[in-house]
Order: sequence, then C-alpha cells, then structure tokens
Amino acid sequence: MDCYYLGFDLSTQQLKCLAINQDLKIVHSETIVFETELPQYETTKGVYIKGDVIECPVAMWVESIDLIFYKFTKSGFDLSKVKAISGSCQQHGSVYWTEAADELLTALDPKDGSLVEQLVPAAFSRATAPNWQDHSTGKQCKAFEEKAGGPQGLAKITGSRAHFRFTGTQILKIAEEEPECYSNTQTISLVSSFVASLLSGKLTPLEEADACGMNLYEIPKRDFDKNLLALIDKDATNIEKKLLSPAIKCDEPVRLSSISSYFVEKYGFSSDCSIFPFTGDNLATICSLPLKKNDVLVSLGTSTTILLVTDQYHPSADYHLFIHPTISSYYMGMICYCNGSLAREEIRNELNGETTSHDWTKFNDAVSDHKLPSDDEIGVYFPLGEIVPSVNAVCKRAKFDLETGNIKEFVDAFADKRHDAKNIVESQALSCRVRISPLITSEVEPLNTKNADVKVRFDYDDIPLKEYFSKRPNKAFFVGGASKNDDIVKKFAQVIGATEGNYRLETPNSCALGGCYKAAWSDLYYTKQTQLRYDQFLNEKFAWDDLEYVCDADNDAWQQYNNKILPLSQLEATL
Ligand code: ADP
Ligand code: XUL
Repeated sequence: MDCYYLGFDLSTQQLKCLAINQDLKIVHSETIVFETELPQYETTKGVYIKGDVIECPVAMWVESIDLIFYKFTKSGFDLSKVKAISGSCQQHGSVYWTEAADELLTALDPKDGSLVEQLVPAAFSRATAPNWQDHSTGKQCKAFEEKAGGPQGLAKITGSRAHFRFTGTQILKIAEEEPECYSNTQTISLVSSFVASLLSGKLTPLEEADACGMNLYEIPKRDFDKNLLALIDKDATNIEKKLLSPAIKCDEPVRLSSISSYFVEKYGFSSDCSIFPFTGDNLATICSLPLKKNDVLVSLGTSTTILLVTDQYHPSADYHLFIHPTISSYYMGMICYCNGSLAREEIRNELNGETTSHDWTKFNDAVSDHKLPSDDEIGVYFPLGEIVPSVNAVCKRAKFDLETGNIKEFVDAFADKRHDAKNIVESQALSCRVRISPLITSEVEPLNTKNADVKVRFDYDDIPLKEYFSKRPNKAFFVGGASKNDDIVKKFAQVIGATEGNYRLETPNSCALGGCYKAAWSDLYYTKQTQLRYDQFLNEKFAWDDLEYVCDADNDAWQQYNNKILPLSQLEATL
C-alpha cells in the first residue's frame, strides 16, 4: 500500500510542505506565501520591521498550518496515507506560550473553530516571535560573552559566540524589557518545537540540534548551561522549566506523539500518523543530501555559506557548530561569509567596463587562465565588512616570496584587473579551505616541506602549516546562484580539494526535503524496519542521478595552493 511522509519548511517568507513516497520521490507540494496569501497580518515579506527589531506574527504561522492542509485536501491528496511528519523552520525565533496553552492544545477540536480561533490570543503570552534578522540585542550579547569569558569562551560552551539573533539573547531582552510578558510565559518554544507542538496537540521540548542556535546549550555536556540560564533568570530552574528541559536528543529518532485528533478529524489524517521532532532550516539542508563525515556543502548565493559534517568539536568564535540532527556524535559546522557573489560581481563589472551586463565571460576567462602570472599574488576583497575573518570593509593585495611564503610588499593593484578576478575566487575558496581544515579528520601523513612547522594563524587557530597539507573533504556539493558558473565552481573545487569529487545541484526544496527524509527514516527506524544510520539510509535510497557530477579532484592544483596559505594568514593579520 502507498504511504507518504510530509516535510515542512517554515521559512521567513513562506510555509512549504512537501510529500514524498517510500522511494523518497516528491509526490506533492503546497506553499503559503505569507505576504500575499495572509495579507491581513500586514507583514513585509513575512516580518514586521521597526528599526533594529524584526518580528513575525505567531497567529499568521498558526493560520498557515490550517491553510496548507486545506490546500492538500482541496487538491485531492489523501492525507490518510501519511505515515509520519517532520520538518524544518527558520532558526533562532522563539514563541511564548501561556499557562493555558497545553490544555488548549489538547482540547483542539474542529467543531470549535480554526486553530487561530481556538489558540489566539489565549495560548500565547506574546503575539510576535523575534525573527533571525533582528539586530536589537547588542547589550544582551555583551552580557552573554562577559559571562563566558569572551567570544571564544562562549563558542567553546555553546558552539557560537553571542549573536543578535540567537535565542538566549532574545529571551534575555524580553525578560529585561517585558517582565510581565516573561512572567506570564509558562513555556518557550523555538519555531521548530512550536510547529511540532501544534501538530502533536501538546507542548513538546526543543530539539537539541536547533537548540544549539540559542547560546544556551552546552554542547560538550549536551545540556542547558546553568550559568548562562542564570543570566536570564536568577532562578535558573525557572527558565529551565520554561524551556521544557531536557531537550530531545538527536542520537536516535524520538517519536513525539501521534498527530493531534484535530487534524485527524478535520483533514482525514490517520490517528497513528507520527510526529517526529522538527529542526532548523540549515540543519535540515544537510539532511537533504547523503552527507557523510568530512563532506561539505558550499552555497554560493549572495553570501557564501559552508555546511560541513564533522565529528570534531572544534569551536570558533568565527563560525557555528551545531549537534547533527540525525547522526549521533556528529556535528554540523556552519561558516557564513558576507562577501560572496556581490564582491565577485564588482570585479566582473570592472572587467566588463560597465555595470549593466551580467556577462561573466571575461571574468571566467581570467579565473581559468593557467598562464596568468599570479602564483605569487594574494588578495582579499571585502567590499562589505566580513564575518570570517571578523574585519571591516577592506580590499588589500600583496606579493609574496614563493620560496618562504612571506609577504614581500603590498600593492595597490596587480598587473591588470584579470588578476583580481582570479585572485578573488582563489582567496575566497582558500579561506573556506583553511577554516574547514580543523573540522576534517585525515589519515594522510602531512607533507613535510621546508616551512611545514611554521605556526599559521587563522582566527583563533594557531597551528603548524603542515596540518593544512593533509586535510581534504571527501565530497563537495555546490549549490546557489553562482554554482551555475563552471569556472567559479571548478576553481573552488581545485582549492578545496574534495577527494571523492564535486557535485552540483539545484535546491529549491532542500529544507522541506530534509524534513521529509528525516520523517521517513525516523519512522522506519522507530518501527524497526531499518537499522541503518541516517547517512547510510539516504546513501542507499538517494537518487544520485539528480545530481550533476562536475569534476574529479585536481591533486596537483590542490597542492599548488599550499603555497598561498601562509601569505593569506599574513595578509589577514594586517587587516
Ligand atoms: P540568494 O543567496 O539570495 O538566495 P542566489 O543563490 O540566487 O541568491 O545567488 C545569487 C547570486 O548568484 C547573484 O548575486 C549572482 O552574482 C550569482 N550568480 C548567478 N548566476 C551566476 C553566474 N552564471 N556566474 C556567477 N555568479 C552568478
Ligand atoms: C542561521 C540563520 C538563518 C535562518 C534563516 O543561523 O539565522 O539561516 O535560519 O531561516
């Protein structure tokens, strides 16, 4: 008999829900665009913006759940065949529930009206949820880092330094500025556990991979950090209760509940359809591909984002580590760069001599020009302030000694603009290579070259150069707008050096699809129909033909870039 699995994606601008079958093929998809389909909430692209404060109306999300199932049934999709549901949500947002919430959720009944009619306002102590784009928690970020002995101290505990959007700083701000709301709040959900709670018809704890986006979860101990909780509430047990601690562990699938009878009666779900924990959108993205340890996803969108599966807990204030949502003792590294496509576009425009053409031909010719004499050149191109390394907007070029790797001189320009095209792509890719290196495990003996023992510094890492000579990812997957560009992708592939090859894919659905796969695997594992680990399961079932194989590793080229690591670190030290 046919059966289906649903995967949600509650992102900033829309709610999406995909259905897959047992072969993991997409069979149906529905979307609700918040701004246009729920105009009564008067959001701009899903949010309210008041200066630094960016929030989302919780009622709009509640209403969108009813609406999306209505669309499924209207299209004739048979929801009674859905075995299990999971999904992903925008990270860091938080939903504030009242004391009445749990009872209201349990009592949900379609005869009494819609979800909104039964839950709003009584179930919520705050009408809005802070959104990840919020920038209003500078004071609270300081308090978090002071408590933990600085940015790197906080990163060691929670996987990240303090960030405006991270939920702990957001909750602290609400506790400080809206004490009445804070005390009227019995339970705080992340967006992921909020949707899981609605579907379960009861309040469900946080999922621990997504909980790593709070600056509150002590990753090495796998528990909330009492010291940091005490920043929010002198009585840490109070906030611990509000967070429904302990969080749900990701070691193996935990079935939260059957779907609420509300959805059974209203939309015809089977009463034993299972709800499994939802996770964050970036975490779901890694679940959408059969990523194994040391595999990397390179997203070449407006900004560049790297997601890496690792078993190394090597935190840095300049990137993020999260617990892996589906594989025990693994982590996901996430590195976000500000200067990606836009910085490359500036150089493309200079080469084209105009700003209106989007033609990459001249830029690409330069990037792939082996004869271009740029072996002793290094440059960083940050027209916007950069996150990794953490510096203000700056553009700097240098020439270095090919023998020693030491910088000889800084220059205002290279021989011509074509050098900038090649150097920007190389240095962007090299920055990715050196930052993922400490997260990669390798059995290969590092090369012992002349200066192999020189200590090289990137951000908080001060390690011998040779450590960078043996660390290569297995597979690399390229996504995002610029991944269409062969020359850019091939240059990234050469520099990053994935030993098992480089793939490209289009990912319009990756977060929701990650949710579908997680639902399917969780259900099969929970019902003992598979014992395979998540990555093994997906590796077996995955439609590899849907991916485009771009190129093999180019070992000689990869080794060539060993020469540019020391000069890049020296250049960064001067910014
Ligand atoms: P977002 O990150 O906002 O979702 P996309 O993933 O769509 O954006 O990426 C947009 C970027 O992709 C643009 O800024 C553009 O520079 C880049 N891009 C699109 N096509 C190409 C191409 N053929 N070559 C290089 N860059 C490209
Ligand atoms: C990740 C982050 C964003 C949101 C977007 O830290 O803030 O990617 O998850 O939905």
